[in-house]
Amino acid sequence: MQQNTVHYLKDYQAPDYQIRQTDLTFDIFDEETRVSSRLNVEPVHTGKPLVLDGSTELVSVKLNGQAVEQYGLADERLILENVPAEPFILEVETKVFPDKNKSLMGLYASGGNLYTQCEPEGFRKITFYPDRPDVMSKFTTTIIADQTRFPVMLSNGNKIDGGKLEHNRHWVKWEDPFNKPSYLFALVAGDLALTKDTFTTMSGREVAIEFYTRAEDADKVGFAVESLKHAMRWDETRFGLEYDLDIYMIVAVGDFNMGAMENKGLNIFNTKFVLADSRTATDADFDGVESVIAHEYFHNWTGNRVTCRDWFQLSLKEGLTVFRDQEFSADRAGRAVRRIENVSLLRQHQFPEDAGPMAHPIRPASYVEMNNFYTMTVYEKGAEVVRMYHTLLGEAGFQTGMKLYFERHDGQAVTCDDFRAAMADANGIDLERFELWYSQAGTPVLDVDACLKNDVLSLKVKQTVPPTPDMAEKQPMLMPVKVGLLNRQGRAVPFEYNGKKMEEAVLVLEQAEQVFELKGVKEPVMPSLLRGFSAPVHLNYSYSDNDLSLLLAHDTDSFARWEAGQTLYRRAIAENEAALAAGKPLPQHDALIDAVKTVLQSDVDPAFKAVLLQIPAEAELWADGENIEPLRVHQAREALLDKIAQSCEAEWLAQNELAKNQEENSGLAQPYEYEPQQAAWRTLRNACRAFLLRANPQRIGEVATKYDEMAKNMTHEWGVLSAINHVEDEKRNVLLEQFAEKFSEEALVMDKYFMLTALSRRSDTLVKVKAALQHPKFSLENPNKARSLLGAFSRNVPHFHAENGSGYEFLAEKVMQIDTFNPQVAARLVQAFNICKRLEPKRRALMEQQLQNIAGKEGLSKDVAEIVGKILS
Ligand code: B3K
Ligand code: ZN
Repeated sequence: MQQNTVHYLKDYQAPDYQIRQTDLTFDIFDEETRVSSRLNVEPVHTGKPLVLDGSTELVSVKLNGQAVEQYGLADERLILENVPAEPFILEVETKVFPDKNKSLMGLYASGGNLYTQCEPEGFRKITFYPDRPDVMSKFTTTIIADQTRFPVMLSNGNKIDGGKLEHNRHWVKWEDPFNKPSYLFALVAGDLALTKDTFTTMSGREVAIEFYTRAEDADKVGFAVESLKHAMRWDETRFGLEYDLDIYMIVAVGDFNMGAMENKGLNIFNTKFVLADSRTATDADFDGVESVIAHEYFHNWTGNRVTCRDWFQLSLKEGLTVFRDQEFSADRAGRAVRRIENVSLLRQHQFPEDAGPMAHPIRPASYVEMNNFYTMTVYEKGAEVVRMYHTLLGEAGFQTGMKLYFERHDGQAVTCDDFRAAMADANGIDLERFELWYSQAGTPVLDVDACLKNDVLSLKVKQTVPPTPDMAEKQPMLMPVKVGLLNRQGRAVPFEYNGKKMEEAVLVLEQAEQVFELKGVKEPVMPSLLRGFSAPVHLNYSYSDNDLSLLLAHDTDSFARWEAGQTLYRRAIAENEAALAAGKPLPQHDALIDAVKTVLQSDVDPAFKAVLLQIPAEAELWADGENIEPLRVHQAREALLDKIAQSCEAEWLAQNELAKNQEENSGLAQPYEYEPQQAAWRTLRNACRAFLLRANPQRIGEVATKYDEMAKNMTHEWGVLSAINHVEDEKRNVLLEQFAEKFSEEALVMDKYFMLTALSRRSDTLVKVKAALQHPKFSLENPNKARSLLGAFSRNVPHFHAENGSGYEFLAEKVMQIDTFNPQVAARLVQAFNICKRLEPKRRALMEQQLQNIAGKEGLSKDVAEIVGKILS
């Protein structure tokens, strides 16, 4: 394996040069684009060489108008020695080849149009520049191209000039009045349809809203436009933050490495998070659009106006912005269920990351390839850390902290410590110990004991932070633990804490072991712990199954109710696993079945009911286990699902009928606009469908005859197809192929078809997945397609973990193939192997063999090399 440079946080040095002004010109031709940059360079520390990052073809360099002949050019750097000590002008000319760029970083072509992606280090693929976030500059961008092929030419800021040229060419000039680092630069050129709207800000300024899509997609942007306006209003009302430019543009592109990008004034989005109508998008897709649109918009303040000093601080903008988009979604609709969804995502994806070879704190101490650190830890655990400030300080205290943060740092590139200092100083409290969340990886474990004596309930909390590959010894962290008390009838019991009477307390844990005394407790109680999931930890408390049923039925905190149910499910699956291992008959789970029936018959909100009926996924169940037998865990989980399906068949039928009536009575128009309450009934209906098909796979006959009637919108189509997707019956194939036929021209729906193909538990799945690679609508070069088929396959437990190693071999081969043109996508996919060392020996060996193959591959990217190296070490 090649040696790749490791970058360390501790080595950070402030830049030797700042760029006051950056003027770019893009001259676009059929085969190549010529980029000229004119930089006003200001020495900060004199006598140092000027080092510019760049990995593109250099044409010429001029300093104060004179050609520079002597320079160093190596390791993706241009080095100029002996530059003036006074400000000077540097002109650099480069050539780029967007058609050949399949990495989708820098300037690239998609469907004949040109797009950029610069975060974190893509700008250097365009020109030579100090490509680091602490170098902030004002930019102008001039674009010149053929006016027939490229009628639309966009960049950051406001359009200030333009005109026609000879040979059917035209030009425009954009100016961004705000200082920004190179990673926020963007350019789009091509033939695109425009959808316009406006937004009036709280101070009465009118902002032009412009969405650009392919012409045939223009009828699917309405929901995204509305989402943007909601987000703009919400940021004004909840955070007091107003938009700052006169125009906000969003461009949708089908070839994109991630969800979207917050470039100043010109966001570029994966079509998946812009285009939505009820025929082609599920309710979950609508939710995704709303939250990603909001997330990118919120970055305008948390990310763009105040940015990161260096990439180690990524969570400064990402954790905070995820927290903000979570709060936006919660304020829009269904706070309780949103919170549960956040936690569920964290447990399924971030907890395993924190327990695996890639474990890193939300502020990593080192990296080889920064793209590998856009992780669930930096984003989702980062958001949990921000949420803990909020829980500790309350909304008012948190907002005072935000205000001080902007007062101090608007227009600057800062660190996570600056954020913490603003929160601490604004509230006059000490948050020194809270720093550990930024430097210690691993999910802390809390072991809690309760003891009631003389009307005092003593809660003893012990915390341990597990060792991770990057750090063995850890210190106890500071965290809020929200608690309440329930009596034996499930009613809330008030208590006295810190001299005040209350029904819920936020205990502040900061030591390895701490005892909290809740006084005035005059009857036997059961604690309700970690309400709202107030800290991202594992919590152990020896509840009896009865206690859990009581919490599930009565807790006033909806997270705690849900959590009680989750614990019951986890216990039942563990019991199944033990029985399977011992070759014994499976337990009956009578108490759990009763609890499920009670939930099904209760009249709780349908969205909440649907999450109560969700069983933890395998990835969550084996998060930090050892010697994992993936198929046994899978079978144990499947057996529980079967049991619930069969034992409650009558209840599922009744519930399905009720949900159907509710949805239809709520005035369902065809086609409809997404609406949370209707969506909740549909979610519940799809859950019923899945259980009913499981209880009796023969129901596929009814589905086949009534498909059109059942599947009137994508949420139902997806629900129906997901439910029949595992049935070993030719009807399933017929229905799936009909679906592909019907939507063959809808790229985002074809992604769903490939995903269904890859997620099926049917025995022929690998054969079908391999065949899908040749499907005329499939392309390995399109990240959405690669993720839909291969990413989904790697989550298909019985097939990916097939005993003969065929699943591992297949994925490894595809990772190596994709790595030759798109390392970022390859590096995501290869993380399916993160679980390697936790597997039972046979599978571990099979996986290791594939990892060795990848590691030994000639020309392997540093992206994949970093991940594979960590897994194997
Ligand atoms: N900031 C971008 C992510 C860039 C990822 C680069 N691999 C989108 C976001 O988090 O909003
Ligand atoms: Zn973000």
